[in-house]
Amino acid sequence: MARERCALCGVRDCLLRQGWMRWDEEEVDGVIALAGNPNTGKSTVFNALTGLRQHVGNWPGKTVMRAEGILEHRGRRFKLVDLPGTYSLFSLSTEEEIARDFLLFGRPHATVVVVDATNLERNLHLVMQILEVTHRVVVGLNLMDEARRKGLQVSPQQLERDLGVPVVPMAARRGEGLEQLVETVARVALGELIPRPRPLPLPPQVQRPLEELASFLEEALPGLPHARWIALRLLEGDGNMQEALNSGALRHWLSWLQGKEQEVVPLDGPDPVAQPVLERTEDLRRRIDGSLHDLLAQAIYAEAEAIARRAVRRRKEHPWDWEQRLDRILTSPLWAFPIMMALLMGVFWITIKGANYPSEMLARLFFWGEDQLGALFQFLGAPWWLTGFLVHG
Ligand SMILES: Nc1nc2c(ncn2[C@@H]2O[C@H](COP(=O)(O)OP(=O)(O)O)[C@@H](O)[C@H]2O)c(=O)[nH]1
Ligand SMILES: [Mg+2]
Repeated sequence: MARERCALCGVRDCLLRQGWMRWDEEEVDGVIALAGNPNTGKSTVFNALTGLRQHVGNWPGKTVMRAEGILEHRGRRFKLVDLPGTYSLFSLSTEEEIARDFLLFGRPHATVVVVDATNLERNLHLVMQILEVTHRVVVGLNLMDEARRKGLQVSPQQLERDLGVPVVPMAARRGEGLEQLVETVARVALGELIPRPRPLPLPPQVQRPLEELASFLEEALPGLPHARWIALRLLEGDGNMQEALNSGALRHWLSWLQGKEQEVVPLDGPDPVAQPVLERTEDLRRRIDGSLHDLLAQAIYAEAEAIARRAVRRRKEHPWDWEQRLDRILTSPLWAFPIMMALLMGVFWITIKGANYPSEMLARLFFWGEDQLGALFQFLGAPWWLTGFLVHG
């Protein structure tokens, strides 16, 4: 399906035909995407907010489930789209591609990123990647009940200051925080609240080429949204993005956004802007020392660690501390092997040597019992053959 030419515009991989913008046909006041790592409570939030007003199907051309539902709030209707759970937006897995493409081309009016408060640092990696694509983000800080149980104090205020986007603490399974989440995300979707995320600090050797390519793209395709993200993908050598540029899908999408879809002329060859943009990309990529992917990942990891350190406090003398400490020792590179060997030796000793003690004790117990029973039978004056049969066996 993805490779077919669109009958209307002639563009291959036509994003409109693929159904990315299908929501536009329906009467809603806005589209809200729901993103997050797997198992953070995304579906719990989705079900609580949409109730039975759900529609389940597949993503266009993919076998990944797509769930959509209607969320009503203060007389407004929003479409809520549950994205596949992912840890990142960078890899080539189908789920990540879907989440990434929807955030880019579906252009939701707001995105809720559901994060696991008990595992903040890892969850922040995805938050920061999403903030590179869109600013209209609300963080749903979920599993706060679980965090409390584990002795973790997670500060939504601190997180909000560091990220620059609204953060709503929640315990979705109990329904806590959902009302505030809806209120906040509706305001973002309607443009009443404008999040201003703090830019991810990038090393200069990445920052400069990125900015240069982004402005080159904006000149080549005036009005192109997400130019920075698209530039990043191109610099990373993302084949899908190159193809979208080459085939004219990107230009077509832009025309559609600008309401000029009718003016699109079917292309015979590659889009004329593709060649200069790709050449410039090659040029700039040579200026980056090392792998852009690694440099970017390092920047994200460092920032996530710093933010999580400021936002999370661990209460002392809590069982969770012991659990953590034990876990750290058992899985440490230094101790894991000796501990495993010691455990194995222990098991050997028990099977070979240690088992003698209980069996000896049992034998002693039986002989003692036999003597006692014998004495009892004698006392009762039982005949010798009955005692022999019942006691001595
Ligand atoms: N303790 C607790 N559990 C939750 C909360 N939200 C979701 N869960 C549970 O976490 C598990 C994963 O939730 P689910 O909504 O399927 O996560 P998804 O993979 O992100 O869609 C389920 O067992 C939920 O009941 C919460 O706020 N607190
Ligand atoms: Mg789910």
